[in-house]
Amino acid sequence: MILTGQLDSPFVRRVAIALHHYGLPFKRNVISAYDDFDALLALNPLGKVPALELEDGSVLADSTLILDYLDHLVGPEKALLPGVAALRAHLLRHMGIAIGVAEKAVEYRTETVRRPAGRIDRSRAERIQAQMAAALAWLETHTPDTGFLAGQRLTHADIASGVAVTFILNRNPEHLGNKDSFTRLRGHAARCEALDAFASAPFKEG
Ligand SMILES: N[C@@H](CCC(=O)N[C@@H](CS)C(=O)NCC(=O)O)C(=O)O
Repeated sequence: MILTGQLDSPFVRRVAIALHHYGLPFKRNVISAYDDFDALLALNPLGKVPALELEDGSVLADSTLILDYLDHLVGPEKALLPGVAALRAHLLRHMGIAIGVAEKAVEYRTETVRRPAGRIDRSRAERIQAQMAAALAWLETHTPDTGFLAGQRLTHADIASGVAVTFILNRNPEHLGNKDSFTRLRGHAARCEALDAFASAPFKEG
């Protein structure tokens, strides 16, 4: 398998972390979603990362759909989302908010950094900020002080939250206030980053 995208994307990163956790061998195609647009369009008609090329040459796009495929590849015993309906629903809810925060954090950068000076829509940026603040507060309330979201076992919801928080801490830490705020989210992300699978796919441009 070949994973396209850089590890400063929370979406590419969550796929790379799952691949490492599952022990699935893969190669990387390190291209930028913005600087290598034509090459990316040839792989994924949406021009977005991540894209995962499978052994038969077909290409999957969208991190959540790629993870769904990988979960089926490794089977229910190893899959990072449990099959038990109530626990699964709890984790899907958490994962949806965490991935939504990552999407908003990326969108915030697009609105504030990638636009030409003078073309920034402040009201749009403020709306995104408000969405992030509400979602981060929700995540903080629903994150335990110790362990992971379903006890000691890592899940896709933990990975989603970990990569989102690390992205924000690296790109726009002001969303998380000073080090005394969002202490559960910060602690949880630190526990995630200490895992081998996270360390094997560190946040970086490349
Ligand atoms: N829902 C998608 C989001 C992927 C995404 O937004 N990727 C960004 C990079 S972080 C991208 O490729 N942006 C380029 C663009 O949208 O033009 C997923 O989970 O894979």
